[in-house]
Amino acid sequence: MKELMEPIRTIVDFKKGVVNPDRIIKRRVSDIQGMYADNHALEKFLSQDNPLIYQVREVNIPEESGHIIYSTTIIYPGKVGQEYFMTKGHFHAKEDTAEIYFCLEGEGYLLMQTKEGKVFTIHMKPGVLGYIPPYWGHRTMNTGDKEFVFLTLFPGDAGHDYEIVEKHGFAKIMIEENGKPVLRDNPKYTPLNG
Ligand code: PAN
Ligand code: ZN
Repeated sequence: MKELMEPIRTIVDFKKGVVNPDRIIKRRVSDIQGMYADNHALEKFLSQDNPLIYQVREVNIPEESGHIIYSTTIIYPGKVGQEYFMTKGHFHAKEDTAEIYFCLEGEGYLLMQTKEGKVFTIHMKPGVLGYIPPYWGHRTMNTGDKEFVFLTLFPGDAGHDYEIVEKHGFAKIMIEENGKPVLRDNPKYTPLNG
């Protein structure tokens, strides 16, 4: 008989994310440096304290079809130049897999993009659920003044393709202008099919 996995009980603190995660991934400015538009501001940050931009608190779930992987992400408030602190962003390696983002605390944006360069944003605040359909790359940014916390759920076999974002970037960036977040063309973006 097939041996079944035991069910899991996870506690999620709305402000702090998954309590007692199996793994915490921490990303600092240096881990996503090539993705910020303002090289000058970036160098200043790197020569100083290389701050923590976000952490992902993960539960061990098999990376296999049939499972649903879940984790919480906390993006700290801050900007590199005028550009808000953000995640690396990725496409799923298995491109026909969707994902759910559910905001627990703070506020920010979920930026999505197709490989053809079509862009869509969802303003996230507590209670907002963003559905990322298959084939859309995704990145999030904290546009508020406190921690932005969200829960994510995605198919076990989705996988992550970061390389494509490292090479091409996202078509748009989210920057602060007159105290407000605005979407602007990313000067570092190179179209995928161009
Ligand atoms: C999320 C992300 C998480 C961190 O769980 O992995 O928010 O962002 P990066 O993976 O882009 O660094 C998700 O989309 N998983 O598929
Ligand atoms: Zn994802």
